[in-house]
Amino acid sequence: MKNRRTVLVTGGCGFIGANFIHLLRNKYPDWRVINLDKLTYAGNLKNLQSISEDENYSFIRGDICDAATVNRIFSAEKIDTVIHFAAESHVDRSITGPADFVQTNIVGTFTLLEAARKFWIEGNSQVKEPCFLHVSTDEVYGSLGETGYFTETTPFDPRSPYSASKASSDHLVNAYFHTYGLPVRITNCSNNYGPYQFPEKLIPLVFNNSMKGKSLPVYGDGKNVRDWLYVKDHCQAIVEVVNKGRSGHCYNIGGNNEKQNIEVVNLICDTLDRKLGLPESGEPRRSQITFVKDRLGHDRRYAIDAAKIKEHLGWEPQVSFEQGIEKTVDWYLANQKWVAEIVDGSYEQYYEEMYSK
Ligand code: NAD
Ligand code: TDX
Repeated sequence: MKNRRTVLVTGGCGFIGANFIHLLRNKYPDWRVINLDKLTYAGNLKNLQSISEDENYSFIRGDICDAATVNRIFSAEKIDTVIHFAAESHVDRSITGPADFVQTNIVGTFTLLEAARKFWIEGNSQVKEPCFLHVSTDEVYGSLGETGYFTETTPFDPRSPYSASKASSDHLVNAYFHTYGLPVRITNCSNNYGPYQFPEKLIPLVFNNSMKGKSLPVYGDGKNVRDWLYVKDHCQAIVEVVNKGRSGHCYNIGGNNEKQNIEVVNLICDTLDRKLGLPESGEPRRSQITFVKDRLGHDRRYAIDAAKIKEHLGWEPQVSFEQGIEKTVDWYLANQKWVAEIVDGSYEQYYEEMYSK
């Protein structure tokens, strides 16, 4: 991006948001970043501890569904760019408790769109080149069979409460472009992995359980396919879409890295065996794998056709799956305290203490 921006990042204390803020601080240190995060179970201030004193960074604890808070931030900070990550993101939780998904993912996105409309379209603000980037998922397209890829024109066919709530928010974002001319962009990305991912998701869960000698739950037959992308590649793609993308467009982002879940779990086990040697049991970590009951409505296969973002914006992934897993396992090995504090809940105490000061 050419000019200095004032960026509202929502959900910056989560997995992708934190990686994105670190990337922005490195690439564009003179941009102002305001991180609005509710600090749900998935938000962790420690992810951004190293930049907490940075003069161009500020954190606001708040809910994207709270219109007064969101309006105040737009007005006080003169926000010209929104990168909207905040969401309830875990499919399994959406099956057992969909209400929070409807609230945050749909009502929260609506609240942000309304604030942007008020401040950018109704003329209350003088910001230049405003941009509202909505970070979405490939899960809005539903489930693929053995062949084929999701393109930007694949019809939406969400199957879980999570993907239905994301599809709904995508529709709202598009509606604000067509109806009000709001300068929006949408990215639909495949499965991310890398540093700071909450240990409920497959890759960090397998890492954590295998380190503890616990069983490694693989849903169904383990042959569901996901298209894995290293999180820093996703963050770079988002920067390209803000810099060079076009309003009203959506961009699919994927790793061109289709793997069956069982292949992913095997690779993590083998990587740990190689780096640490066999566990005390003397058995390879693969022996901890347990096939368990399938996820309800489990989408069989996701695969992204990322030709548009490559052709229009010149983005393609830089990190292969093997390199990415190596980096990720090394990060989790070096940050076992980070995982332990999440699992024992003491990270929540940390921000309660910080904010009671
Ligand atoms: P995450 O669950 O790790 O983080 C979500 C963050 O949002 C947390 O910090 C949480 O505290 C915050 N948050 C939740 N509700 C909020 C609210 N009401 N107000 C303010 N903050 C709130 O999620 P993630 O994996 O980093 O995903 C980020 C975004 O990217 C989501 O929109 C998700 O749908 C999308 N996405 C994720 C993936 C993936 O593989 N993880 C892939 C494609 C798209
Ligand atoms: O214990 C497990 N065992 C298992 O077999 C878990 C947690 C998952 N799985 C399977 C289910 C999926 O097929 O592994 C695959 C990946 O599961 P998750 O890590 O839960 O990711 P997924 O459901 O694919 O969704 C993720 O990618 C798309 C993110 O959580 C979403 O936010 C994103 O939109």
